[in-house]
Amino acid sequence: MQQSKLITMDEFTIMETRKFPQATGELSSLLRDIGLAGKLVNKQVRKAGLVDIIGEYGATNIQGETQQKLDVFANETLIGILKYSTDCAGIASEENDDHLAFEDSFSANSKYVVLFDPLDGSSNIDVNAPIGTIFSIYRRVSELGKPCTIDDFIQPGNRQMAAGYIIYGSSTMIVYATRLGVNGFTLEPSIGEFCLSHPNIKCPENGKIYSINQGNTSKCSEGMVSYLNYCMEPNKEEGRPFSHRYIGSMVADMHRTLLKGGIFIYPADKSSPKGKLRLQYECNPMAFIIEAAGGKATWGGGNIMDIQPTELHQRTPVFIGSKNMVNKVLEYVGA
Ligand code: P6P
Repeated sequence: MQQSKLITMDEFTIMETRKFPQATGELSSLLRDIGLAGKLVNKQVRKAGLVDIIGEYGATNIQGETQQKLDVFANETLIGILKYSTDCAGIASEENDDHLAFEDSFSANSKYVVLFDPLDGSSNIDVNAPIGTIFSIYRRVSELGKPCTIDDFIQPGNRQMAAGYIIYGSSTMIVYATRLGVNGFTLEPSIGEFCLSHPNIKCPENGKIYSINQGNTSKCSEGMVSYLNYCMEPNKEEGRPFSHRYIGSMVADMHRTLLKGGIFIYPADKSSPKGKLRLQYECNPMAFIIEAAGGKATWGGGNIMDIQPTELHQRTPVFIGSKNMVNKVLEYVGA
């Protein structure tokens, strides 16, 4: 798409808001706040090799995972920005045991809450592989004027108002979806702005890439093993054998899947009977994005976004990507 001028994310969100006279601009303002947090995290990620910010923080999070210093920085940056936003009543984070209600009167009267994985794939930080921030925005269900409650954070994914990710890769991009569609913005460092680079993203209905940690095959179900064999069998009509790509960073694997088509899978297995990836701040936001782009996301027995969460950090199996590839894997693993 040849654009006459750079359109910044701020300009774009304002243009989107103007399409709806009744829109208050609060959601757009919240997206801009998250974009600011992404720029601040990006600054640290880009120099991680040069300052004492790589390496372990010496603590572990609720997941029992060793926290990397950049994890902590990203988490604190997002909390700090959203706490002083005019549109966020509170947050939930992979790095925090419980949700955090912002107590000031402005926040208590805000109608949105944000969930995030502040730095997904952080085990890749030390090897300079792509990492990312994943976020999900809901309209709160608790009473305005009072602190938000856990009920605001365990809504099903089909109640999301917006979702997105920031990928710190060969370039830094923010991709977010609303019900209007999916758009991608690339950070232009010389002006410090995210600029529209991928308008109206659509996930191809078919793909030739399957993305899974194949090292776990021995722990997978028979149906999953059969599907992996299907991916590896030659079949010119179906374009097989497919290519296998797995970065081990969900944001990076999902960004490729969104743009080029394919399927990303983290199934339940003997080690992770409920799957490994988290529902509320990894799978649901990615499901919202991929389905807004025409793809599909299932846990194997139904739509990811129809799951009624029972706890903040619960996990789910995930099969997500090109619609026809997800339908095919369901023939093998569908509950
Ligand atoms: P495994 C990173 O730790 C993460 O949460 C996702 O970003 C990634 O897709 C997955 O775990 C990788 O898990 O078990 O293959 O190392």
